[in-house]
Amino acid sequence: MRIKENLLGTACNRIMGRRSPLRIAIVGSQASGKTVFLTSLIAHLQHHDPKALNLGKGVEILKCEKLKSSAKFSPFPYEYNRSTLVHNNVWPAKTSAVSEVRLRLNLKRGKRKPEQLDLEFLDFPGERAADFLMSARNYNEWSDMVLGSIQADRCYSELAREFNSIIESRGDESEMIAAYKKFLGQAMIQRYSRIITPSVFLIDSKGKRPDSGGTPELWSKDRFCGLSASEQFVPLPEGVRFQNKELVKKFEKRYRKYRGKIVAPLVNWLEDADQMYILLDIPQILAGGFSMYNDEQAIAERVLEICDQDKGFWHELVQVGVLGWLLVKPSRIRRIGIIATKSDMVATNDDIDNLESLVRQMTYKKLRGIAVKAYDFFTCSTVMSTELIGNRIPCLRGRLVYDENGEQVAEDASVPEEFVPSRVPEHWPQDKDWGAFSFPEVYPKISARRDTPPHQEGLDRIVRSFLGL
Ligand SMILES: Nc1nc2c(ncn2[C@@H]2O[C@H](COP(=O)(O)OP(=O)(O)OP(=O)(O)O)[C@@H](O)[C@H]2O)c(=O)[nH]1
Ligand SMILES: [Mg+2]
Repeated sequence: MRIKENLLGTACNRIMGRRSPLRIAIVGSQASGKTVFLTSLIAHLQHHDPKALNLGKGVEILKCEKLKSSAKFSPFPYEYNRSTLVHNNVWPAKTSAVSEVRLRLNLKRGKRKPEQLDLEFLDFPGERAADFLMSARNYNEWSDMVLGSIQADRCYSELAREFNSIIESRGDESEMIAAYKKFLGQAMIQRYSRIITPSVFLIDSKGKRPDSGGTPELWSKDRFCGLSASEQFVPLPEGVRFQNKELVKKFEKRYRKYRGKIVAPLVNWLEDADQMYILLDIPQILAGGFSMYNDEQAIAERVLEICDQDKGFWHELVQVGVLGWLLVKPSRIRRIGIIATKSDMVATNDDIDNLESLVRQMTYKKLRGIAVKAYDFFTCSTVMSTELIGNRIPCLRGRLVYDENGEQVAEDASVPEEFVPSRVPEHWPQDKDWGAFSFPEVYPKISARRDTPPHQEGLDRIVRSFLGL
């Protein structure tokens, strides 16, 4: 629930059906493009040029100021991210902490008087998305979900053999914890797993990640699956829970503390959003194969569950009363967008259309089953870093991050070159014909001029959607 600073203003907005500030959640797993999206978006809002970001006839952002962020989260490091792009010509670093950005827009629509609109966004390390399933679940339910998704995936169930045999043979607490962490470490090595929960194993509350030169055995010693060495917990199946009631009590208590400290602040913010946009990196999922598809779909479903909280008018009214409903009504997400990011990594308009149809196929069923007023599908590249060249053979030009031997090319040594990415299929491939997809990573292409936002494609449609233009 959000208690506004200005209660009277809030009540008026509520009665008039206006929402201000407008809270827009941008979510996605690690490397889906959230930080780059927000950085490019802020640059476009701050230096709005209708030719670079077309928001419709006569629509212009006259001014965009940054407001102080709330005490709950640190401010989004916009200047730092933008200067990383502009001065170093490299992508911003992976996100290690939750941060917030609040903007005040002065928006002009045609001949109407300019209106003021406040917007709120949040950025977070994508690894935390794996923990979203904790939000409305107790320890037992979380355990069943985690073990269910391990079992449902061929690759994970293979990696979890040792863990399974230790819990089935009723190993002691420390053996179970060590075996679970070893499994998480192996899952991370195999494909930088998206479903590692508790996510502090990958990124702890101080933002520290596992040492890159480590092994699952080493990480199992120096990483925790809980808030600290003495507060770790692992998922246990029903039968084992039944036999180990004391241990389950301990895990349940640690789990609740973890959920309150790591998951709740983020999920509460997201639940209270007006709109939610889920970013999916389709080129990466195609290149990663069916296991990555399974992970990403599971994450998208966990995120969509957050949106599915329509308890009905009467239920809410009973909960908070009439005045409460006007002032702090539990808000619900009214609009969802599913966005296929990094569309500059594919080479034709057909491929871009197929990106959209793949995100649609991945999420459509779940979307139809949840209580949300509107949803839509988008494709975008928020920092266009390639240009299309070939005519008969679809070919791109960009500064490649890796050479043909997979060695990283230093940024200052990379020069624009031509390459042919894979084609994007119209439908998700079946296991046997998944094939090898390749969408080479490129360095960003960005103007060094401070007031020139990155070249984008598709961002304008998304901004029109959340501003209701
Ligand atoms: N070509 C291209 N690559 C992009 C674009 N946006 C993001 N990327 C690539 O995707 C990577 C990840 O983008 P981020 O914005 O850092 O992803 P994130 O979702 O914030 O990831 P976490 O911080 O790990 O949660 C970048 O380092 C780029 O390599 C884009 O518009 N075009
Ligand atoms: Mg990030």
